[in-house]
Amino acid sequence: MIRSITTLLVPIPTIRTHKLACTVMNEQTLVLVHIQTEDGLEGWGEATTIGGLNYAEESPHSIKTNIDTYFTPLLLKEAPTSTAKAMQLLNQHIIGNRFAKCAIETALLDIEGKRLGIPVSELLGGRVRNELEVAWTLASGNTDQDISEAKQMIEQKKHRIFKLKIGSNPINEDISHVLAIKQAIPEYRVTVDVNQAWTELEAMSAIKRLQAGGVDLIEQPISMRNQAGLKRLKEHFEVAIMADEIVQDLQNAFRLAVDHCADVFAVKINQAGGLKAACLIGQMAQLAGIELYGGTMLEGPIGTAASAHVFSTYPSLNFDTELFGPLLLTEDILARPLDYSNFGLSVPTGPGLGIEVDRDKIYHYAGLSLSAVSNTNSQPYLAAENSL
Ligand code: MUC
Ligand code: MG
Repeated sequence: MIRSITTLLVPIPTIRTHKLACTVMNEQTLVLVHIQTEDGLEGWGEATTIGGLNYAEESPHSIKTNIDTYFTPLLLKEAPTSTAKAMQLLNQHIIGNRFAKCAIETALLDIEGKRLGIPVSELLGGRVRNELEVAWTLASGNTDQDISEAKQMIEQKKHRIFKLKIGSNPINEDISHVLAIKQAIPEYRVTVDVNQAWTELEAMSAIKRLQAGGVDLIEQPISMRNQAGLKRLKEHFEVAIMADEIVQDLQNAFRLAVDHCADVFAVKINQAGGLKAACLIGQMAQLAGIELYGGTMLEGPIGTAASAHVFSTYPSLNFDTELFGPLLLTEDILARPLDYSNFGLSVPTGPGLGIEVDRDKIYHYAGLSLSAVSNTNSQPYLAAENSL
């Protein structure tokens, strides 16, 4: 039975400037959700996005406001007795808001796993792997800096797949940048993410050159509104074309899968609207013969752990993951950091998400004192069953 739902905006500086076609980041605002039950269990969820409203339709502030104003009163009043019923209730009464829904579902599954003594991955059908290979995104905006960052990552056995954020510079400049990096580390996988910046015509000529230069994967080169164009690119080129921003809710992912609009789907738990939806999108993609890639919205460790549980359940994950979000932040908010080693991330094995948060750090970065948040939205919550 839910006793309280608390939302926190937690801005944390990044280790360096991170440049995407749609925004330039120097900090990331984590949106954290903390749920407590009447019988003393607690769960954490995260609904982080990128660059305010630059990337998606929900911003950190809209997520927090909508959870506080609409989600929490509804959940406390209707008292759903399981995660599934809670999500059904939210989906019946709240249109869209997939990021916010994802955070709530994550926190409820964290509680459910703790109650049953099993990891979230087992609530999602069961993991088939304990380790996930993790790509690093080179996005300093400077070619030499990116090359030395990549070499350092390889030497330290942290990452050996590199994704380059392009699309904000003139195309020739971007292509020279990518090819210089590929030439500096020829034996390693180099992918590009254009974040929708090119027209279809621009993409046609740019991808031709990137393919010839040995780039391994092209992510969301054109607008998410041009579904037919993405399919045309996929059919035209041998190099794998990945759908990212265009993969949204279940219905839209279903249509993309049926139409085979891309070679690979980047699945993100927040974009999908939750962990179970992300699992379903993975299943739909695989049924349609589409490859999978474990994406990130640059979440901190809570959303990253949740994503890791989801991706651990995919029968095949041929394009690996990019769950590096926590490593881009100057501070960790866990008592014990996630285990990144040997080019990958270990999927936590403890009950629920299998993580322990550092409450003091979270409140410190949220600019709050412990007493200021301990009673937020706390109301009695009664129900006949007790699976929450
Ligand atoms: C995206 O579009 O894939 C992933 C890595 C990164 O730097 O940005 C994200 C979002
Ligand atoms: Mg992307």
